[in-house]
Amino acid sequence: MERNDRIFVAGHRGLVGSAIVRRLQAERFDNILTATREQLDLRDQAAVNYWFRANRPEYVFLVAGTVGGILANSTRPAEFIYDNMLIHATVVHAAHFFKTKKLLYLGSSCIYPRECAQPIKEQYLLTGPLEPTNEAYALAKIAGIKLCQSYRTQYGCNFISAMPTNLYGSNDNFDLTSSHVLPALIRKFHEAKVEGSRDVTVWGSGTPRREFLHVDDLADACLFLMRSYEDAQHINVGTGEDLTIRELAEMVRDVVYPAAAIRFDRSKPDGMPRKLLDVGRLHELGWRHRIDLRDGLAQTYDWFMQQVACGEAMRA
Ligand code: GFB
Repeated sequence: MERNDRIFVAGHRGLVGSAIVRRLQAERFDNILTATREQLDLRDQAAVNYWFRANRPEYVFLVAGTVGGILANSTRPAEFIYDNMLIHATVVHAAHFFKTKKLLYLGSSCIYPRECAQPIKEQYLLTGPLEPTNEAYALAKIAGIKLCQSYRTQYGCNFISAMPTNLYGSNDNFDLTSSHVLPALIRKFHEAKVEGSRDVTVWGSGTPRREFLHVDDLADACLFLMRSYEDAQHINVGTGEDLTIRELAEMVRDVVYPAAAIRFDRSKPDGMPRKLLDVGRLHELGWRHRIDLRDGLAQTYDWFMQQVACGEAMRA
């Protein structure tokens, strides 16, 4: 990728897309292409073709999609499967048709079977049933991997796929009905502190284990893979370390509101018992994460506080 290449970041307003744009800007790429949802409905093949014909992106980061945490995934499966299957298909097809040089497609660690051996190697894909709370999303994400591989096989497209673990960081979604656990806990502990209530409710049993990667590390990995990875096989992106939801809640409590007491709401789903990625292949290629979870958490809480301050300033 040269600095003046036309680089399309599909999904630039999201957690991942905004981090990739920040990273490209920091490296002084000066031809970054973006399109808002209002400007371009990525589910509409004719609109996507029109946009690709007009803009001719040479590189595409396909990080757009309908995403959310365990509650959103289990209550809105139709949106998750419909939006994501269409978005992946339209962008991959247009990238082939308009001769994009290289495309990086981003999936999710929920593509792997629920009862997967740990840590999860790339080759465990499609070896068992999926976790029911995110089956619709996972199927769309698996279809995305197969799309990239099929266009590579039939047309020789240089389309690659990366599967990141659970992500967090600046620009995350803090809405409690659709967010992932880490931003949800930041908000819950913060609001308890502000309201002066001691109890904070954490969903599920607290025993599931999760791995968390800061989105700035993911953006770094995406550029690294765009520059150096050429395989048809998807590649895991993570830290190789996980912790229980209880340990995560304690860490967020220590950063945000140390006096809080944690309560578990066992009527809420736990989801996958564990999904720790095996990141051996990525390490062999020479990439490792840099941002430690506690530091990343503190940085994300700072970002959240800036948004709270901005909201208060607007209301004043
Ligand atoms: O982050 P999360 O929603 O997604 O939940 P998944 C992770 C774990 O944290 C689950 C628990 O065991 C939740 O029950 N948890 C505790 C909470 N308190 C909360 C809370 O206040 N909010 C939320 N959201 N969770 C998603 C998939 O699974 O992960 C997607 O549904 C995607 O498909 C994404 O793969 C990365 O890790 O369970």
